Amino acid sequence: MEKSVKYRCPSNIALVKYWGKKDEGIQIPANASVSWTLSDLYAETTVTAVESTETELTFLYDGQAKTSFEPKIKDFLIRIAPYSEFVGKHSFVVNSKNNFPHGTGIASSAAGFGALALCIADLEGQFALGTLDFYQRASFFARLGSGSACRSMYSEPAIWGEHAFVKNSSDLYAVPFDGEIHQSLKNWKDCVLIVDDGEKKVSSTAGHSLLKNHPYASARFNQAQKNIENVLQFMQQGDIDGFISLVESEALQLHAMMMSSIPYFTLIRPGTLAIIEEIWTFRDERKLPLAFTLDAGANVHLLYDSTIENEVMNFIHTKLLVYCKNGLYLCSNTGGQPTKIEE
Ligand code: 2P0
Repeated sequence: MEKSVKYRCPSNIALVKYWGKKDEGIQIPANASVSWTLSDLYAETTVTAVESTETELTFLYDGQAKTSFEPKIKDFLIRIAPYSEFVGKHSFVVNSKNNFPHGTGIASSAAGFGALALCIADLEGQFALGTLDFYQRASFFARLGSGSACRSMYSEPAIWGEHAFVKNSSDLYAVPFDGEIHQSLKNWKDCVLIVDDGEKKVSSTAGHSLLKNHPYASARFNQAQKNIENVLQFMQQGDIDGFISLVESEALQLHAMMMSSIPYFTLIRPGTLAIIEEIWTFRDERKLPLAFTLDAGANVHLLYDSTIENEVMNFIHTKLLVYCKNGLYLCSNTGGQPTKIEE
């Protein structure tokens, strides 16, 4: 018997960063993280499952065989098999594509593993579609593919990692924040300024593992746990200044951890710093609600309240485009949920 499903799953951007694992084998984060989903930057994945005594995999990127992606997805299937009888009894054809260009440093693994995990949770048929149990199961699977992927399931800010401030939070899957977000932080957007579209020098998985013997690791993990509570309170209170300084500090701490790892490395580029300086100058002059954050790469995520869209577009075009590779930047709303695509 053959069954097929298709899901669209957004990428996400962390406001408080996941950087370091307590357990690499089962992907347990060293601290909690919180993110916004990026509804307009997504993966669409179709999974076809065929009954089989062995779990075989064929991976296609937009219909074309892409064997270089197969080892990571095979590992993923091996990791989730102990939790899913269904996986052990099927072979899979996975056909995936992103709506953003390849090699732009946007978290494609978050969207890709998110979509794949949703397909498998749906095919299993264990939980009713669209229920919290269903998304938590998909999030649990996604985490085993790529940690950050587990946060791509919700329209509310998503928290992954146990934290006393967040009811029902877990190291095993992300949960949606159940507090009321202030109106002034409900409709923010993210424009990703593409500074570098090359392969990363150090993968995120390798970067995480450098936290094991990192001289500042425990201080960082404590700081992140404090920042979770603070950022969620700022978001509830509408404390924009608090939100901006916390989010920017998180981004710089993430890269400071990379620069102080042993061995050390950098992912930011001169253009990254130039854009950050421009953002600070612009905000000083105009007093507008915008902030930068960074992922594990050189690109700058410019977060802003959608009410200042015109000012931000003008700012990007007059001041920032010069630092963007091929003038490229990609914008998305924040929030939004995965969707099942009926064909
Ligand atoms: C995050 N990042 O919170 C942090 C901030 C990048 C910078 O999670 O090894 O691809 O697959 O669990 O999730 C990127 O690391 O790493 C990441 P694995 P992942 O979004």
